[in-house]
Amino acid sequence: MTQEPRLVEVRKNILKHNDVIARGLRERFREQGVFVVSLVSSPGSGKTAFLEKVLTLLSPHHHVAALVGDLATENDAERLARSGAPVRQITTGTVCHLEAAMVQDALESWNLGPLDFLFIENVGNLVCPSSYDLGEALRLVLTSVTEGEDKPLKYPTIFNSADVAVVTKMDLAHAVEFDEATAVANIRAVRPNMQIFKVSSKTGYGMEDLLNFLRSSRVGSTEVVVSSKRS
Ligand SMILES: Nc1nc2c(ncn2[C@@H]2O[C@H](COP(=O)(O)OP(=O)(O)OP(=O)(O)O)[C@@H](O)[C@H]2O)c(=O)[nH]1
Ligand SMILES: [Mg+2]
Repeated sequence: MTQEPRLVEVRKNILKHNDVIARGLRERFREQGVFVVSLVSSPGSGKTAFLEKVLTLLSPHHHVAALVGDLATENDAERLARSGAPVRQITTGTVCHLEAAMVQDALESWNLGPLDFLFIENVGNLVCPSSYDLGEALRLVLTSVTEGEDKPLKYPTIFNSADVAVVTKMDLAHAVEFDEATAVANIRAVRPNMQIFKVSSKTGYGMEDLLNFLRSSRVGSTEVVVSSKRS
């Protein structure tokens, strides 16, 4: 009988451990009626710019908060905190993704009860984050027009691990000769029927559609708790 290499075994155990914590987080989020949305993308695709816009637009009507992961710096947390929403930075050191345990630690002593939405910005990376469940209800994969249309074909796993794709920086589409039809075809080649939104955080293009989608996804997933929060 062939033996599995030890590295594969260790990796399996890490992922199993992560899944157990993620399951606990998901249960906690569900019980507390907070709709958790995570964002994954390559570095610089516009996750923080997008979240700055989302937090600012949602906060007059909803209780929103964010966690943001980076290897180093508190820069993104500082940017997001300008929206007025509570924000915590997770610095991972050398780790190229967030893990459920990091999210759990960052949420310690945080009363999630009043929250409607919690957003989690993952470390900018198109590979590592795909394997780690964070207990989120919805995972968005962002891809910017400046990255080229072929990224879904080259990095299929991250598109497969996400629920919805968001094409960002649409205000730059013309300047970089972005081929929208090819980009959409490439996403759907990897993930047939994947829902795709096109946005610009700079101009606000497409944001209203996306916010409506987030609001309706939240209501669909937490109907009972949402109504009890409102009563
Ligand atoms: N023109 C334009 N620029 C954008 C848009 N969104 C983001 N940017 C710019 O793209 C750069 C990277 O944006 P960030 O929001 O920091 O990207 P990120 O994905 O959070 O980056 P990391 O956290 O480092 O992975 C910044 O210079 C932003 O100003 C957009 O919609 N239009
Ligand atoms: Mg960022």
